[in-house]
Amino acid sequence: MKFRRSLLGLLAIAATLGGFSTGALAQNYKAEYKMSLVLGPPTPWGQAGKIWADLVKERTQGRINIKLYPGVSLIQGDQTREFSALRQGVIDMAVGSTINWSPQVKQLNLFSMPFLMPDYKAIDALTQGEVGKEIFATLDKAGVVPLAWGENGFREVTNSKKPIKSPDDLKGMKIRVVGSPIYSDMFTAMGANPTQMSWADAQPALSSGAVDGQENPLFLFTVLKMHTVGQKFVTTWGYVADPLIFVVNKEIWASWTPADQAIVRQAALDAGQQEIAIARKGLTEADKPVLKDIAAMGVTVTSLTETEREAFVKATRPVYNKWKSTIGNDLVSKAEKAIQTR
Ligand code: X2X
Repeated sequence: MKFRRSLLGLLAIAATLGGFSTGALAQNYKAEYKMSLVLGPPTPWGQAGKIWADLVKERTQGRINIKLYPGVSLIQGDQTREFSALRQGVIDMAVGSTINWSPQVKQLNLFSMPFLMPDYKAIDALTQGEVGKEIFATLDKAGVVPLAWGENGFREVTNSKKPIKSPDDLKGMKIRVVGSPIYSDMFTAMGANPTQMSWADAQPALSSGAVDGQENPLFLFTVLKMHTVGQKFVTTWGYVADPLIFVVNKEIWASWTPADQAIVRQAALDAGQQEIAIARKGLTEADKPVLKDIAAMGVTVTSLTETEREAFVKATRPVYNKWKSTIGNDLVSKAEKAIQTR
């Protein structure tokens, strides 16, 4: 009797273990994973999320099913809270901008250093090199799993008043800036009147004329037809560029089998590569078709001469020097060197 009981017990354990090895891991999987994005699919950023989600679904035969939440809707549009929400598990995964996560991870302000990256090769020298690795290690320590780089892009300034060719032209202009204080510092240094607000609040503020201008990659200008909200002047000054980063919440990551983790990582790398090409399309060709499209909307596009650009570099230099120590002297020096030798 005793023997039979223990035999039954063993059988029960074996059944549980058997079940565990085949089915229980999959039972830990959620029916749906929530991916946060600021911008939706008509933009390269939104496409980054869509390509990643589609590749994961296809390559896991639907075991990992991801739903996109553009407009950072999981956190009521407050993009500066995205990183904390990711860490806490309110968000399962994201393709996010370095700018929006920099209030929590100060090293990410590196990409917002004024006039640090003169061209696309300079962005690649950072994200694809040692600096990129170091930043991923920092993100990992900060509590998320970083997988791949994408791109929002070079941020150009637009306004409703006049062509901006010198810091003097910016004087007193109300410019909407993103949620990292380095932007308020830069626009104040250039003589403007910066107002920090979320992207959700920026659009009505532009429409109503509560602010005169904003800065964002140019695809956003064409996708949103910003000339219809009074933005009649664009200056291409390429002062900063924000990369995107593909990340997953740590607990979610740990709940997946190693094989599925490898699939999600590779899909992020593939999606990042595809999306960077999409984000640069029309901007890296010699005749820059995107600028032509914008001019065709009746918008005045101003490209700065080297001397004109230099005046903005000079005006923002104190901000650069101030933020260098906040970000980390070593990291910034490493970035400067990687750019010089690109
Ligand atoms: O808010 C912005 O300007 C945007 C959409 O570019 C970011 O989320 C950084």
